[in-house]
Amino acid sequence: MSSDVNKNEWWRSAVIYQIYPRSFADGNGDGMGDLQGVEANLESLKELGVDAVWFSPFMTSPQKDAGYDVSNYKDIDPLFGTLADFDSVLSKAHSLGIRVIVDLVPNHCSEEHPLFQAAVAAGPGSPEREMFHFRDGKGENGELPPNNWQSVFGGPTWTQVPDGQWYLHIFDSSQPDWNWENPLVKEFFDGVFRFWLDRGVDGFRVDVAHALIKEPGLPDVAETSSSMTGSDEEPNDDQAHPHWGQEGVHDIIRGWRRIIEEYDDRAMAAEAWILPLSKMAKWVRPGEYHQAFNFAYLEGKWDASALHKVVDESLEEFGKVEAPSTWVLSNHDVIRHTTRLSYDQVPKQGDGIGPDYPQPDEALGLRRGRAATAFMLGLPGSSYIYQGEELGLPEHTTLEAKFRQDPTFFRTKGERVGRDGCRVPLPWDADAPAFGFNSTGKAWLPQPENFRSYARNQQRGIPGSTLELYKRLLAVRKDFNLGNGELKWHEDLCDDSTLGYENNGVLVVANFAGQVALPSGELLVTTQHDLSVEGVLEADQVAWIKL
Ligand code: TEU
Repeated sequence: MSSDVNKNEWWRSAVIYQIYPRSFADGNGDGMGDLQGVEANLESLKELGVDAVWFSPFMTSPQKDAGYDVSNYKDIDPLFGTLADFDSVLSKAHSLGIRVIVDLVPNHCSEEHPLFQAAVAAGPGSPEREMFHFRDGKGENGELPPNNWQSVFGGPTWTQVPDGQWYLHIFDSSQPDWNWENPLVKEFFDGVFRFWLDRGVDGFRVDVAHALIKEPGLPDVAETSSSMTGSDEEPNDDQAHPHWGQEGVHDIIRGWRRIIEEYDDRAMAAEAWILPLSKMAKWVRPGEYHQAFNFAYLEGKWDASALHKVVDESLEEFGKVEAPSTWVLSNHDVIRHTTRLSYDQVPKQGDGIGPDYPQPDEALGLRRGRAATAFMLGLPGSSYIYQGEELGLPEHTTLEAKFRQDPTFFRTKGERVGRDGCRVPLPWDADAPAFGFNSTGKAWLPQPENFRSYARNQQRGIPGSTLELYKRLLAVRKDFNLGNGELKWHEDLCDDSTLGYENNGVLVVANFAGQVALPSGELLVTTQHDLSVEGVLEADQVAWIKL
């Protein structure tokens, strides 16, 4: 890392907790989480020890894609509350020393956005249609989509309007893509950025940050794939994709960065499913995003050599552009890592697990999940935690079809069950209605019975619980300033079944199989609460030792 890097920049080392507002806590009892619910429980996040929270979208939305279909970027959806409620959450979070990041969705809006409605009404060739991507269809009467692009959620990326033209949507048909070649779109979003910055937010998580610009002429893709990298195979570094990772995206990012720089201490993170990491690092060059989600890390297996490799590659590639690496294991789009890591092979990202899929080994998943987190939180850089993982919460893998809400489920006629299983309302109290998510017992997705034992009140203050483990990991991480440290592998502890690295005087040892004798030193924290033989680390366990 160059000496120009300012380690005091909070986002370089921050632990950022993702709040999925629909499922965190429900203040008004209607079954849908809300801002009141968040405010009432912010102290528990302070107690956990996170530096910032990132809110998945709470802006006005018909909720066809759980809020990632925005119809008013400058207001709060009544489901979640009001702008006044948001101001109140923001000031309470700040008073607790927690920063607040909001989710911006600039690639597409909702079909109910007034500008899209105006575009549909205005007709072909109008300036209103130029805000989006409208095209005539192929075929004798324009009855075929303009090209062969596939929606991430399944089916074509094109939907026809009554006058015969088609509009582009990389996601659901309810999510028309903005035309970022049009300066009016840029101007519109500059206003959205300023709106939230002026309100006092500390930054943004920017949704599908690698889309936005489409190759002129919208040419067919060579490989039709619904994958976020544009390929079901290993992505080819040299191959340009007509709607993922176009060069023009970077000018847009630099424009936003200039706006953000007018304010103190704000940051933005890219959600860009770009692989390999050498390519993703382009999103965080000086003057662009502050950080980007490390999806190569998220997609890694619980395997010593694979982890060694992805950590090296991350530190190297992000280091080259003076950005911190980030680390992440779970979010609202993927199978929770406590469940995912119990499998050798999992469905493709976003496809989810349903009752017909082989069911997970819950205990194995939890053990590996805790270990994977303990390995991650010792690494230098910034880490993301998804709500509920501090409870060790598993994926809901038996959700019945009738409750499904993810557009993926509907667009693939149930073939891909989708992402609802990681979005289920949190359990707070084992004996309360809806496990304490609210006081009425309503829940927009039903909670499985096994959530009871994971409830926060079953873990708080209980030695060895996952919640206490997370608290301890975060506290030690802070005490030793691990976020700003430097990683050094302990090669004598690195082989096919163990890994050991040092960071700011803390030795992190991970064991993947068999047993390993721990080096001597003060045991700071371990996933293996009931160490049966002192100094021997069992399989799927991690220990942090003070050197
Ligand atoms: O996600 C990007 C994205 O599309 C994938 O993670 C996707 O969820 C998966 O590949 C589906 O199979 C962002 C949001 O995080 C996600 O929740 C939204 O649905 C999506 O953008 C569209 O806004």
